[in-house]
Amino acid sequence: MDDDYILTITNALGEHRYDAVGVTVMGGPQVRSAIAASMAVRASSPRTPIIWGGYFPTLYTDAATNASYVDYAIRGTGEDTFAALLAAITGGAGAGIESIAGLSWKREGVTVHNPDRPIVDRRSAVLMPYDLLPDSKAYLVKTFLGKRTAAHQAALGCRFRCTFCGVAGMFRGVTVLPPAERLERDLTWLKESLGADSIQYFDHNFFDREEDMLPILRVMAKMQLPWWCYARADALLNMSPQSWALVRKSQLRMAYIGAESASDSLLKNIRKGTHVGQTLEVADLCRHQGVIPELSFMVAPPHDPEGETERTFEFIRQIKRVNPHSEIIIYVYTPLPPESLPLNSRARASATILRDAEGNVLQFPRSPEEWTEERWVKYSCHADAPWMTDRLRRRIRDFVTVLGCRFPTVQDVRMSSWTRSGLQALAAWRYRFRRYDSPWELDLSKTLARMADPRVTGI
Ligand code: B12
Ligand code: SF4
Repeated sequence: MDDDYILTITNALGEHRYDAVGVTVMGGPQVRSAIAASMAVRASSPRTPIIWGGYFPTLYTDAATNASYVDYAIRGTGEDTFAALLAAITGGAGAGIESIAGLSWKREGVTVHNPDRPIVDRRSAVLMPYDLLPDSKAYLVKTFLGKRTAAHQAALGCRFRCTFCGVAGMFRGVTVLPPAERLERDLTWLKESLGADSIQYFDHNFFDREEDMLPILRVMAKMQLPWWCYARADALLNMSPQSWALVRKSQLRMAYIGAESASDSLLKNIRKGTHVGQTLEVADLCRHQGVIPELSFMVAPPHDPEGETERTFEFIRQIKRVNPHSEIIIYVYTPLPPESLPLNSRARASATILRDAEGNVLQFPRSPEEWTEERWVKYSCHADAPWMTDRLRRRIRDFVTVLGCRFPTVQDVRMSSWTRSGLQALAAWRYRFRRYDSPWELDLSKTLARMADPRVTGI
């Protein structure tokens, strides 16, 4: 929204006095801008405390507090911790800081981690004052769901603890659903006051226990705003016909489902709690229910990168035969460092020693700057891993290109039907005969067609 945010920050600090500055930091490319913003604050107003919150300081707390420009790191949900910290900061020199759950801070240069804070939904009971934003309509975007798609988060967290997932580290196996009245109030405002015609749900995992979901689905069936969400295969498969009728009425267009792997042993190892057969079943179920499954996979795991990758490619072909409309997202498996995981998953993760392609033991970064090195940004974005060879990188890139051209995503609203058919025709023989290697003509066509990549952009 603001291309010149460093100038905005320095101007603001020059004009007013602030008790503290808070920065939301997510792993990946955003770390770089968080560093720049924090350094600008430190340079313009050296005594203003800087607080980092969000996925990065929650999962990589020590790396965050190792930076001189981070005074406090808030782990997990932030509402209560932030309020308590501000009270402590403004109430006198560090009063009560030791007792604030969910906070990491520095005592004479040494980081102190206070105990975790239990997860509770502390979101405001009253409607958020969206109209305080200078231009709230600017947040609506054109997507395949509609002309004015809004983003909304209904439930918080996820009751599962998959060992590769940042949500498990953040919420430690807890889900909090919104009261149906609150959801209805929020959706009504988004639809009628802001003009949204569709919704992308940012819920970490949308479908929870069926009996708890029914009131929520009834609200959505009433609102009739086409929607997209994250979901699990088992939750969708276990839903009754009554709930599916509500889902159809509510116009669910696409569900992003973590299929993760074509191997049951890997699914067990990452504590996913689903099995490969359920991925095929859910692809079939979605076809009958008129929902597009967006299935995400993690290839190249450290123990058998090439074998698992090839098995996943074959499995994806099988899915496409069951439901050709399935969208496929391919990421590289990049496990979190053991210390980022909930306590009960750490021992197993620590027992697995990760090595790079040369056999050296992998050291995770120890500062925000190190996390901005290109190889670690790619690691955070599940785009590359140190144990991969160039051959495997090429193989994955080539397969993704052939698959993406053979089945162009419906999420790319700028692509004309003519371009779509052209790409499909061009890629057909390669896909059919598994000739994925060096698809130069598809690379060129993709560039000319300026194809979008949902892995990077979201919908
Ligand atoms: C929106 C979103 C995106 C958008 C970002 C848009 C943007 N311009 O910011 C897009 C689509 C671009 C995106 C991309 C990616 N994303 Co994303 N994304 C999300 C999503 C849906 C919401 C994140 C968000 O902004 N929430 C709003 C903030 C305010 O909420 P919050 O973090 O929960 O905040 C609470 C606490 O963290 C804390 N807090 C946060 N900030 C602060 C600040 C202060 C001062 C304090 C005190 C407290 C505090 O308090 C808040 C309230 O309790 C989450 C899933 C989710 N629902 O969280 C995934 C999620 C964060 N993304 C994820 C990933 C992996 C990515 C990508 C790496 C994917 C990829 N392979 O490229 C990229 C990297 C992007 C990047 N640039 O760094 C993962 C992160 C996992 C991890 N290990 O870190 C998540 C959890 C999804 C998932 N399950 O995989 N993403
Ligand atoms: S991968 Fe999905 S199901 Fe597993 S912990 Fe993360 S959000 Fe929950």
